Amino acid sequence: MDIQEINGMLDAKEIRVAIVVARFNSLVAEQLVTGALDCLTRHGSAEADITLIRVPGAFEIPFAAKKAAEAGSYDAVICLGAVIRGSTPHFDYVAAESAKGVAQTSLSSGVPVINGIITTNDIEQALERAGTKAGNKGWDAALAAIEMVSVNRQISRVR
Ligand code: INI
Repeated sequence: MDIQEINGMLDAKEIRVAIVVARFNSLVAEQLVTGALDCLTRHGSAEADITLIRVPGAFEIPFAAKKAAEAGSYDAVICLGAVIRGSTPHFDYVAAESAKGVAQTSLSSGVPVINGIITTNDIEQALERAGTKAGNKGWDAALAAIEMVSVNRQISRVR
């Protein structure tokens, strides 16, 4: 009996991706988009296979992600945004609901929906995760999307 093992490949050719990004805290969020696009194109994505969907804030991300995931036009949806505690008293609410919505969307749609919404205590921590000291979480989210598309395709093929 041969064990079958599935590992995601990191080839983004022939992958159609929707990126849903919040405009709120756009200084940070746009850097996450830059990181995600850099990762996708350097792994072989054609620009024509990438759709950027902008929404007002992280709270609105799950709605757009769900519409995109259920449209049947994308192999993965990448969600990007920055929820920063200092910005609002309803930080906890926005952070929790957006993360929950992204997870639910992935499970209900059967399409990998990747959570690249960063939640931090302050703007400095957010900038650290958007292309400075702590890397770029948009880049990381895009890499996870590429890997999960491959995993998803392989699982669907295993008998
Ligand atoms: N949206 C964010 O994306 N990040 C935040 O830090 C944030 N804060 O802190 O308020 C935020 N709020 C807006 C929210 O996502 C909705 O757009 C708004 O509540 C309208 O539904």
